Amino acid sequence: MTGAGISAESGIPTFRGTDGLWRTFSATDLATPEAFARDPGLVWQWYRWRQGIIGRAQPNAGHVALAHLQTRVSGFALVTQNVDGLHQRAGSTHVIELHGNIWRARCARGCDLVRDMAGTEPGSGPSGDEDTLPVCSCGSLMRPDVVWFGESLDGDCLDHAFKAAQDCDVFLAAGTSALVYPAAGLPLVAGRAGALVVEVNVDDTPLTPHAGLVLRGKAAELLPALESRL
Ligand code: BV8
Ligand code: ZN
Repeated sequence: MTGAGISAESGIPTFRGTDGLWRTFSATDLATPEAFARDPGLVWQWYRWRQGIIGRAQPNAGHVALAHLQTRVSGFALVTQNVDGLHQRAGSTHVIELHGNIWRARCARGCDLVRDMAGTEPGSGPSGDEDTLPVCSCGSLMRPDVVWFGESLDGDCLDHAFKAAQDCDVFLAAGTSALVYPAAGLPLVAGRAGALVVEVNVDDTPLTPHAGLVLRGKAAELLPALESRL
């Protein structure tokens, strides 16, 4: 399972500390249905800003190492909290995106329309379109196809993730602060089921005491080293 820390070395801001701030707003403020109801333009500006950064970013050696591991280890499952799509751009497939993907928009009213927004990031198209808010064919606004705080995760995604955590022999938690639930519960489920929990992080987290192996350092350095020794 990965978090924002694996994309930090690709230049993507994490959610902690100053990184987690956009203008004067904290991510946990903006990533809520209440914020969207209050000011959809502001929330879309934040997501467009992130799309701009992610669109110019490249997967790093940490993403690539996990894509390689997937081809070499049977029963490898990749669960991410990241919405940036960098795992897929590094070659990973069947990525379980617990919190959705920033390159999709869906109808805010709930009709099933989902629209691919790849290639529409700021600076990518004719000017002006990035300021208009995406509208669904039913006339409703569209919203980023991500999971906001206070919203439930997709049931299938969660089932796949919990099953993989239950069945794994090794659970690798890379670049996550292990603070946001239910994602942060996954390594604990794995540990309780007898798996070796390995934490890759530059810092301590609430998961550290539960990890059987702690690799302190940068994901883009440690994950390739780990993969090359397997
Ligand atoms: C829900 C998508 C049902 C949007 C995101 C139980 C206990 C307490 C609270 C709750 C609970 N259950 C539910 C909650 C409420 C809430 C929650 O967990 N709140 C937290 C803040 C306490 N959870 C929810 O609301 C979830 N929904 O539970 O629904 C329900 C509903 C209502 C009430 C009860 C139940 C939905 C959560 C999903 C929210 N959406 N993202 C978007 O991205 O715009 S969460 C978002 O923040 C990310 O996806 C990610 O999950 C999280 C950030 O965490 P990380 O990815 O770990 O990143 P972070 O910046 O925090 O840390 C980076 C780490 O990397 C650090 O440790 C750092 O040291 C390390 N690092 C940095 N650089 C490197 C590195 N490591 C290695 N190498 C490096 N180079
Ligand atoms: Zn609609």
